[in-house]
Amino acid sequence: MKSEKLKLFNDYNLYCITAEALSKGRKNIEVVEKMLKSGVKIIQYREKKKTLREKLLECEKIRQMTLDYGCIFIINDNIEIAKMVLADGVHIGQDDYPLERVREFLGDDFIIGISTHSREQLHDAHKRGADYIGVGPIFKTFTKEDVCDPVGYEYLDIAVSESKIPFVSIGGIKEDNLEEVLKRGAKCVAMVSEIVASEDIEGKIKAIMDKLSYWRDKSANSKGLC
Ligand code: TZP
Ligand code: MG
Repeated sequence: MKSEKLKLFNDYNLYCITAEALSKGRKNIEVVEKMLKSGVKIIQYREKKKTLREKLLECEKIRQMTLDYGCIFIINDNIEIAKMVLADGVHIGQDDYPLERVREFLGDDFIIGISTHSREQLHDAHKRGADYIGVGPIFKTFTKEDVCDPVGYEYLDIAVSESKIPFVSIGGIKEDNLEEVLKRGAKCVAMVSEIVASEDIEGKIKAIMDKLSYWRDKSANSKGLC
């Protein structure tokens, strides 16, 4: 059920995104397998340069793999591929199809996430019925072409206090700066290059997940004491 799946976005979780060009010669399928074996529960397929046919074939495989591991599968941009492979959701940007049209096309059971970079876009996403928002880029990133300037902690703080739907922080987040972002109230964090460009993907994910678990426990304990 969608509401169950969305709980993962509202907790201390790692949201992994593919990028074959940065994956040190490894294919997306190999990288996704490593992510799944390491316990990642949200994976987004993001490929800007492949043909629709290539993307469809990869997404068909990843759909089966993610189902086998009980992992949520989100597809960037290609809403028709998401429908064809019965993904769990899509992620769109401000210049993609309007959210209402995407909702009409995919229906209420699909998760729809949208990238936001400002308070206005956050409230607009709420009004339009997004299920979660991307918040970023928090730091400078070289992964995305035509990316806007970092929104830094200023917009992250706004998202922490004003978002009524789950939000995923993104952009330049690494093992080394992760805790800075969590300290400010972020929970679910998306990473591209830190994971896919790592020589040891499993080791990198473990180190990040250990930090996330520490913060999840810390937050549960502090609630328990209230
Ligand atoms: N959207 C905002 S920043 C970004 C996307 C897809 C790229 C993030 O990549 P990285 O390598 O984690 O900085
Ligand atoms: Mg897009």
